Amino acid sequence: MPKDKHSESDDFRYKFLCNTHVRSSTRMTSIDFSAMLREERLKSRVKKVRPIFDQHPPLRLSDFKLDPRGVYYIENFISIKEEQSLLDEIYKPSTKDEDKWVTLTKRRLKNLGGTPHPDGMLSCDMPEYIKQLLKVLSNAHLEVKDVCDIHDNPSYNQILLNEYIDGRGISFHKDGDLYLPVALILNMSSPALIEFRKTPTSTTEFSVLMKPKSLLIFTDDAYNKYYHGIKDSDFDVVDESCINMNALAVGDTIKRNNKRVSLTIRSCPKVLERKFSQHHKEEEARMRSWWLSSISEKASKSTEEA
Ligand SMILES: O=C(O)CCC(=O)C(=O)O
Repeated sequence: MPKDKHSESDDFRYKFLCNTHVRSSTRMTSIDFSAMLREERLKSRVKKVRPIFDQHPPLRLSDFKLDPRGVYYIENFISIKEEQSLLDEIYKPSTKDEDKWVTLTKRRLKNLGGTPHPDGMLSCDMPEYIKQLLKVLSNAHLEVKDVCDIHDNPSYNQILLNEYIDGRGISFHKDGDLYLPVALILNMSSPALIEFRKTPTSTTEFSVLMKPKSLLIFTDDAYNKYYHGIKDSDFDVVDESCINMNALAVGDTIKRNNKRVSLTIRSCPKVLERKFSQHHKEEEARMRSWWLSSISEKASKSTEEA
């Protein structure tokens, strides 16, 4: 027989009291039990996502080095079928808080894994498709620590899902020190040329043509010393700065598709414990608004996926 709301909440409260062993009676008064219960319910309702990815073999990152400034590029990191299944999952309607689209002036994004903040990242549960992707990355054994100045391979816990339409790009920016100095970009649906510059307005020092299904990894100087950005344009023109020309030649034009989707995968080393109190809710809102104002374009509105 299904439990009614009240008894479920009581059960949960009892379980919580037993588990925490009443750490602090003063703090207990401000615990938001309904928020905890909501979170537990959502977790138990996790929809099964069929496997998106096939078995990926281990790779040696040094085989994919494009440039000594810390740039690696893996073409066809995922297959067409994997790309399509991943996009299908990305666009599945969701009502979860952590799965909200935020509309900025030049792109829409979903902030997955947590809200980065100088005090530490407030983590939240990740969608199943991201967990599967992280597993693929882990199986690929990309030994980032061997190629840059970090002690351990990052545990990737912060993912930005970006959607650009009509040839929009992203302003020149650095990802900054909230993260370990390594960023991975999984590029989908359209090619785009990502450019690296010493300052946001100086000439481009080097650029990478990101093809759909490819994974760009940048670390070291490319992460720390260069700004990266993508121009607003319906097409990209290859010039001498391009470090992965392969069969292309200077002057070649590559058309972008109407929509491009990317996943920027990073690691926040400092993660804050999630608590369930009114105070924490306010802190979360404060951190979120700090984060929104810190990203390159101004947030215009926040929308929930229909
Ligand atoms: O969408 C892209 O490929 C670039 C994303 C990016 O630069 C970022 O998320 O910081």
